[in-house]
Amino acid sequence: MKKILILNGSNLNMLGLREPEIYGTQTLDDIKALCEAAAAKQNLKIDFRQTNHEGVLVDWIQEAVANFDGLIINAAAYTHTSVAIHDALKLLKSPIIEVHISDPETREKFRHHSYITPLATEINKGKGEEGYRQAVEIISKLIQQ
Ligand code: CA2
Repeated sequence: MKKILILNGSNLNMLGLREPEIYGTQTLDDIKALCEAAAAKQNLKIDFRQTNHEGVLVDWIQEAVANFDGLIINAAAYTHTSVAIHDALKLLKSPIIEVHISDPETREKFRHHSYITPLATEINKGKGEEGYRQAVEIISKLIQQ
């Protein structure tokens, strides 16, 4: 069975608790359940994680190099700032799907640049939690075709 790592960055543990007008009312646990259901349909195993720490994301991406068949990542604010995450993603040979709940390009200018995008196989943004479900389907097609 193919294994997918799903990584979530800073403050995403607050989903559903603040700013519902931007990020909706679902919690990260709800999104995890959505991803698990989507993965089960595709016969995929997922490992869903969140951290507020940039270096931890780097460690987890490095772990994915040898241990996972694909990566789905919402690096949250680190999307717009992290050369370290960009460099770590360069190590991956497997598909990378960049996910955002909102569409950062329609928001403040400082959210318009992504250090993830140049390394992403596909980008799925602005679709709320549904974007995660779609990302699981997209990565399934990419690694199981
Ligand atoms: O739209 C997305 O998924 C983002 O990656 C979310 C990040 C933001 O910095 C990116 O520009 C776009 C922020 C996540 C913060 O999540 C919160 C959720 C509820 C309350 C407060 C923060």
